[in-house]
Amino acid sequence: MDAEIQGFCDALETLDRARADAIFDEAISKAALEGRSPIDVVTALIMPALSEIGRGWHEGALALSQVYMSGRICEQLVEQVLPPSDPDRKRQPRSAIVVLHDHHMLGKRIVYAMMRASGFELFDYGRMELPELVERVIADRLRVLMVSALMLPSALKVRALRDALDARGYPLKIIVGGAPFLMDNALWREVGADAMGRDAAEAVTIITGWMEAAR
Ligand code: B12
Repeated sequence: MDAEIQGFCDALETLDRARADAIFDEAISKAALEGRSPIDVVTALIMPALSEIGRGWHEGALALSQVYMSGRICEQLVEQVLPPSDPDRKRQPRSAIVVLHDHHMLGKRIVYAMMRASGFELFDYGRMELPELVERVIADRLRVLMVSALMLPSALKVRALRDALDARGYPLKIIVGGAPFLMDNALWREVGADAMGRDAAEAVTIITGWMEAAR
């Protein structure tokens, strides 16, 4: 593993907030000099570090409290560098983002911020269960729904979402993302999604591509 990621993991696992801050700040400064954005640092440092910590917990090397605190620290770091909204909003399909069923919120927050910073206006539905989500989608006349699912049971609920919308005759483009889809490349098709994004930047690319195709 990259020494910077390893150092960041060590700082998170030992709850050394000052060291985590220092490594993150240094990565942000370095990225700025190289013309990369803070979101690139989130993708290149925070995501792999949290994945590694999740793996450590899975293998029994780390306690859930370490995973939890690492997630909290990273949430706060990400909050500091999220890009401001772009006032020059783009014409676009009515869209929303939601965390379906589970409680992993960080990925959604990053994708939402990235979309807004790229000029998209979208609803943030927060965390929802299926029946409520179906009603909200229809009431808001959505054309695109972005679903963040970090646990396999949540990812599988996208299938039920698609079936419920089909039963109501409601056409909706669904983009999914999160750990289960990263672990299994075929899962997004199996659950009836229209696309899968590996990170926040891909979310922007996918919707932009759909808008261009519809012109
Ligand atoms: C931090 C963390 C937690 C924290 C969450 C804190 C918070 N407020 O979010 C806490 C400790 C609370 C937690 C709890 C649990 N967790 Co947890 N957790 C993680 C961990 C380590 C990192 C997740 C994270 O925040 N990553 C950083 C963010 C930035 O990355 P991301 O979410 O992947 O998002 C990026 C991309 O995926 C993508 N993306 C995400 N969503 C979307 C959506 C769209 C539309 C697009 C285009 C892109 C996109 O873009 C994002 C930014 O680039 C993962 C490990 C992993 N590999 O993901 C496990 C993991 C997700 N957790 C797991 C589990 C099992 C649990 C628990 C059940 C543990 C337990 N036994 O209690 C609970 C369940 C809680 C619940 N009911 O939801 C499992 C899920 C396994 C599975 N396949 O079902 C994982 C994969 C760990 C593992 N390897 O086993 N967890």
